[in-house]
Amino acid sequence: MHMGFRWYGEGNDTISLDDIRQIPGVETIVWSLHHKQAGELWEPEEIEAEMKKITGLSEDDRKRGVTKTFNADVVESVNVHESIKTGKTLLGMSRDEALDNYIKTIENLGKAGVKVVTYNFMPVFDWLRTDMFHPSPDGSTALYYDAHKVAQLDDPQKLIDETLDGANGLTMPGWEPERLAHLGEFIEAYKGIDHEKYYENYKVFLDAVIPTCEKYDVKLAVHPDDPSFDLFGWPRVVSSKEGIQRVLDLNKSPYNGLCLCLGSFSSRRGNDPVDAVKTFMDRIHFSHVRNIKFLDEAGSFSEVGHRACEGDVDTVGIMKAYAEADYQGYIRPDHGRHLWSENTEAGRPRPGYGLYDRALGIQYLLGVWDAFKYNK
Ligand code: CS2
Ligand code: MN
Repeated sequence: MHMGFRWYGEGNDTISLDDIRQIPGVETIVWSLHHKQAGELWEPEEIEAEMKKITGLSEDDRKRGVTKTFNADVVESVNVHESIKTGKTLLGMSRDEALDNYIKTIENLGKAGVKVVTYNFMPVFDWLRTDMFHPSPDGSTALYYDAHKVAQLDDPQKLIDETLDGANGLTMPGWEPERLAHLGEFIEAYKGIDHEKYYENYKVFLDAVIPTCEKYDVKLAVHPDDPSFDLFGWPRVVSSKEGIQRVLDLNKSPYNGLCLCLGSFSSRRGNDPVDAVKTFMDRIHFSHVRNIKFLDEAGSFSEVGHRACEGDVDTVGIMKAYAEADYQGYIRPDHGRHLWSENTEAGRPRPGYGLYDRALGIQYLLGVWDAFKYNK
């Protein structure tokens, strides 16, 4: 197992590679070209420059005696253009053009040595919360989902405005203001697209992209829908065990795999994260391990610390399953709470992506992993 940490790049993250280097156990920087819009081609020079930053050491690092380096094996994410998900020309781009750029991007990443590419297949948005800095009982803040509030929201625009407000001026993947300015066009395009049609479009995507993944040895890894149920009447299809199985069956290549995010998957009541790890082990190329706590019958939840007893996700059972299978893929903590100075005006990180709770989470996950590995 390789432990990773998501980094948004120089000038686009409140955390530096130097900070991350000092967290024991981190081998992999999970990265992306965050200035790229969905559908855009990633050029070899841009890829190479970013990977060099991640895997290299600066003159200053060397002078200070730093020798620890990272690998840049995992990209999260290469976002999928809405024209691929709907099968329609959107924002001036046809499905074929978007597929072509996706395929070439995979080829460029593979040639540069990238092993896993994560993406999601959610309509319009990436993950969705109603509150980015919700107060927790211990005085920290965390991402929060109020099911009542969402049930009363008829206009997704309100949520977009609030989410972008909470982003603190930092980019949020899946919430690009340039793209969401076209919400009206998306709403039109999704009319009449039900789950069946969405699976059909999904298959077109996989069948187009997977041969290139096989050729360049890049594993494709879909992130479950977050939260894992339909929103605003749009279809979500990576939300349950059955849904995931169906996606894996759409194209049976082992290169069509999962970035199994257990926090996202567990947001749907009845989903069993430990069972999902065991069931899909062979197709899990990457995994996010984190915890959430349900707060009411409607399904509102708060994100909590990674320890199993803090919430409703059995993080011990999950790490035990990975350890017992001697899992060879990548794992990262996902969102963390915001702690200590991160709750001051000056110290606010990107929502969910502060330093401290993710660093604590890693130590917990590695502790559980080690306990089961050594006791096998
Ligand atoms: C991530 C997702 O922050 C998060 O919740 O786990 O944004 C994830 O990167 C994407 O859905 C993958 O495309
Ligand atoms: Mn995740």
